[in-house]
Amino acid sequence: MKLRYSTTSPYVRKVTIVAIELGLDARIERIPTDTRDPQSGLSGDNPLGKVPALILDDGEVLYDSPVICEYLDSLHQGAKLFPAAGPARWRALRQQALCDGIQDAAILRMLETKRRPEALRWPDSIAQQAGKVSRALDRLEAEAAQLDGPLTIGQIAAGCALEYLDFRFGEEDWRPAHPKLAAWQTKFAKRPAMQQTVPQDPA
Ligand SMILES: N[C@@H](CCC(=O)N[C@@H](CS)C(=O)NCC(=O)O)C(=O)O
Repeated sequence: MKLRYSTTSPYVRKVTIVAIELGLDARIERIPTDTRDPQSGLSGDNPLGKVPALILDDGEVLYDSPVICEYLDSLHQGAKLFPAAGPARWRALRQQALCDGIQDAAILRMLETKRRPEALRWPDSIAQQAGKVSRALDRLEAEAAQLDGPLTIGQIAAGCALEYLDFRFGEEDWRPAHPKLAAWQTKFAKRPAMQQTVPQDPA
């Protein structure tokens, strides 16, 4: 398998954490991919031009990160990160959707504030994306107890989203207003897979 990746993508990070947690990481070759480079070949693999994209040995390409993570989870016989059925499955999938959504909104806000020339920035859009993140954090705080228990894709997505906020908006500490979440994240961040994948380069 080959994984198209960029070093700062929180969705790639989620896939990598899953691969490490499941003992599959060594089976994945890495293809560094600049999503802004039309010559990268990315759009041939994923017409949406996004990473992560996982190229399987038979040439099939999987995207986006929830699909890739569930595929990796299908490759082993141990405890599953995606519960097979019932309320536990829907909870884990919803947690993943909520936390991926935090990243979606944080990325849109980051592009609008840090990448766009000042004259072209749209304050309403920045505020709208910040509101999504804030409401999602409040919901996670209210449901923090649901992040306990056996490891799931929901927990991994939460760990990635919270640390992505630290990475891009470290000056706005989410912890004081979300103490239960902060306590959970402090513990979760100690997992070797989390520590091995801390994003380094804020470029
Ligand atoms: N829903 C997708 C989101 C992937 C995504 O947005 N990746 C970003 C990098 S963080 C990307 O490739 N952006 C390039 C673009 O949208 O053109 C997933 O979960 O994989």
